[in-house]
Amino acid sequence: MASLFIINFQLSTFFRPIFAAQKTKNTMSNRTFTMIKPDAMKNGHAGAILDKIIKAGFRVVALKQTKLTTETAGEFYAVHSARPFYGELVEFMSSGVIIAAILEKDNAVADFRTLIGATDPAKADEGTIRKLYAASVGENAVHGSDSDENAKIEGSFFFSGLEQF
Ligand code: RTP
Ligand code: MG
Repeated sequence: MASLFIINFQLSTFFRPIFAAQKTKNTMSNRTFTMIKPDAMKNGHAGAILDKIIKAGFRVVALKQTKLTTETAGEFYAVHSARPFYGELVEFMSSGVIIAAILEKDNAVADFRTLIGATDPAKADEGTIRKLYAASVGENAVHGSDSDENAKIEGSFFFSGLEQF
């Protein structure tokens, strides 16, 4: 009986770090997805925007420069397909290269939306990325996911599991 207790105790001691690691992994899955849009890329703001993101405490999980086609931009923003600005949005998002990235931080989705500011840069708070680097509601420098669920969908639109660290 005593030896059974010891084996049990030793097993739980052995597995504790594994359970702890799983817990850490769960609490670290607080991710968002972003794109630096074609206007900010063309205007040479990508470096300053990435610097601001990293200084705000976001860790880069994945990052690439790429270019959307009208088809892939249309698919990415399909949720807006019934909106009057959809055609303009698809045309703009496929008009030049973008940088896509998955970012990690506590409260990532909400904190990133705070960092980028309102959709319309004229309404964005001082110091936000859109206030600093965007010219209009249509061409507003950056994208930020609006929920944990969409962050996962959008991140895997651009990156395979092998590209996320
Ligand atoms: P995003 O998805 O790009 O992070 O922007 P958001 O959540 O702040 O805004 P959302 O309502 O999701 O709109 C997506 C993008 O569509 C363009 N838009 N144009 N002309 C217009 O009235 C208008 N409204 C939205 C913007 O590029 C916006 O970011
Ligand atoms: Mg949105």
